[in-house]
Amino acid sequence: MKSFKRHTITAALPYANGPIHLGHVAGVYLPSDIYARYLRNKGEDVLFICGSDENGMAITLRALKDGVTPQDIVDRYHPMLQSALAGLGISFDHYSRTSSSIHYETASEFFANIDAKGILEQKTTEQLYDAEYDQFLADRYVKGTCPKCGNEGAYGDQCESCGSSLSALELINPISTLSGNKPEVKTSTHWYFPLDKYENWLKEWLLEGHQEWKNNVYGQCKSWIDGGLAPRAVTRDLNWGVPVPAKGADGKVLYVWFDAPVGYISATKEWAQASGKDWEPYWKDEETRLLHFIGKDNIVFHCIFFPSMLKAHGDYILPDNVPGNEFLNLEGLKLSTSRNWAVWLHEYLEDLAGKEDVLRYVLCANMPETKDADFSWADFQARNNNELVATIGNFANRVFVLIKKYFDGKLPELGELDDYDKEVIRAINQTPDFMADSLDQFKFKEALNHWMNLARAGNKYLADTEPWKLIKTDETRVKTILHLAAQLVANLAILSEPFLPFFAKKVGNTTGVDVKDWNAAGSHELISSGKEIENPGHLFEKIDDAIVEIQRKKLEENKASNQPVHEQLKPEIQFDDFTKLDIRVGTIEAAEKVAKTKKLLKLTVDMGFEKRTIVSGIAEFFKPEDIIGQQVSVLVNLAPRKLKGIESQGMVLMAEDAEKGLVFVQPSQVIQSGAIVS
Ligand code: B3M
Ligand code: ZN
Repeated sequence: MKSFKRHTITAALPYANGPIHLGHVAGVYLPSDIYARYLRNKGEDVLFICGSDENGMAITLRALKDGVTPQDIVDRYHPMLQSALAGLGISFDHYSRTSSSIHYETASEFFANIDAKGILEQKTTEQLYDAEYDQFLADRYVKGTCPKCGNEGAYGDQCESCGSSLSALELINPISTLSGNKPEVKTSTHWYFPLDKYENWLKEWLLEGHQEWKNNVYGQCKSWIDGGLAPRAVTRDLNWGVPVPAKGADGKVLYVWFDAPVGYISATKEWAQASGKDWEPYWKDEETRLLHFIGKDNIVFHCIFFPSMLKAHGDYILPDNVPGNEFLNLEGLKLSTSRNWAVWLHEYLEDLAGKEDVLRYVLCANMPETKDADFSWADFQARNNNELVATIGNFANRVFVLIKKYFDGKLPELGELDDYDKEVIRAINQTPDFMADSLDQFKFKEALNHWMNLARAGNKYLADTEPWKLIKTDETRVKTILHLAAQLVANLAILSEPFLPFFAKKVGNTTGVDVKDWNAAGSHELISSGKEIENPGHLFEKIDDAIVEIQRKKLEENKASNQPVHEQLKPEIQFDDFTKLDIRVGTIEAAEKVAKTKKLLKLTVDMGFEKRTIVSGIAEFFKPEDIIGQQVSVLVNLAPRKLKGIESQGMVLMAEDAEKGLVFVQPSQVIQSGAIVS
């Protein structure tokens, strides 16, 4: 492999609209961390960066749903993402956020630079628009019938049934996934990046020049390029994000997939500022190796779109590799944030504190490297108990205990070697190369397996030679065996550091071995004879059924409640905030469906002092004729809002139940209309 002067390693920026789950960890953060640690331990110059992706509709929609501002959303999730990743030992040199001023400047400059070169094209086109939400709809927020195969559940960007890539305007009977209404067609002007003009270059640079990329990544790129590339809009009509630095662009922001990858550059600048380094070589020097770790849904953006942007700009290096992973399923089902079918990293770290390495081990052993993989709690328990505890934990503990018992905790000397000893030494010698070979090809599972094989060899060596029996007859032999076994443990610690940093650190602390020196591994002279070595204590502990039962139950319960626990509580408010709400009991006098909508009912509610017209999104749960005369709670001082051309003067309070859907919040007996709720 070509050698490089330094490495810039990026991990996909997680959206700050929710927490991280195990799928993200297995797909992106764990492999990138293993790789960054491995290179650092080899003595390479490594910059490992990431940050929260805080722009785009993922954020604004979440804010809309929660009734808070986009800033509230990103301020809630950014610290949560950062601390969960740190808790798992993900060793970023810097974790930034794309709402930072340095990012706004960098992204804005990037756009202005390629715009000034005349690369971008402006076009006015028709787009789907959701009037109820006052929002242009990104393709994936539109559903409808696929014009190619007739699938009724196709998304505006792609039909999952026939695989064709679509534009929302092509869908038959389009429906906005925001409001459930039929979208309107409106025109808007946007800036386009001419990806079509980069097709030939991509064929050469990527399809010919990077055939070494992982099959799953290369294959996806090839089918995109072979399918033909079209210009892509790089601006959006949205009031949240990086403003477009161009004339006539009021109210427009950069498309999130334009600004987010530039976030890697911004993060590098921020890191350099904080650490007194120069950021430029990490992005501009040909001797820097740029690597993007991502999940499969980000492949096209990192392999086709961002490299073309970098190429257009001209000052930057291009990725040398994009080791994208496939998806992780959970208990045989597709992970889903919206259905809350997920194990959340911050909850794992809380519930199973001290077991960070167990998660790292299990996710690495199961990594979705070339195809989708599955995480199950049964497998988690089995791998912990049968592999970490029974093999490595048991072996290391025995070595420490026996050295303490027979040699007062001091490493005994190596005597004459027999064939078995030589075989053990050979295993020690070979393992670092085996592992490096796998790691250099991003085969993390295979690398971990080589490591486990060395642990198994050590465990077997002790079991076969039985030093606890031999001590009565042949102390010299026992010295040699325990000497070699201890050297093997020291090697395991070094070689495990990228994978199991917490374990490695513990062993390093009590043996004096520098676990961050990969180049030292392979030797059976890591600890000198006579050195006092302490037992780090229980390295891995058995996980019993009760623990995994709790986790399984939690999954089921979350799924039933359909709402992640972390989303259930809103931030604390003051009494004053509460008293601003004017809630009163009203009585529904009339109700009718709002034409051309699925969800809306127009209600006339008697509030005692006056009658109000209220548009309420409850049509899927109630027939108009069934609710006449029902008493309801109404927020009466909510600013009026126009929905489908009808002014809605207040809001009917509803409670949501996983099975029954929406129900009215009502007084427990019929009372006078207008009664104050407080
Ligand atoms: N936030 C998409 C995602 O989380 C996006 C990645 C940006 S990387 C520049 O899948
Ligand atoms: Zn289709």
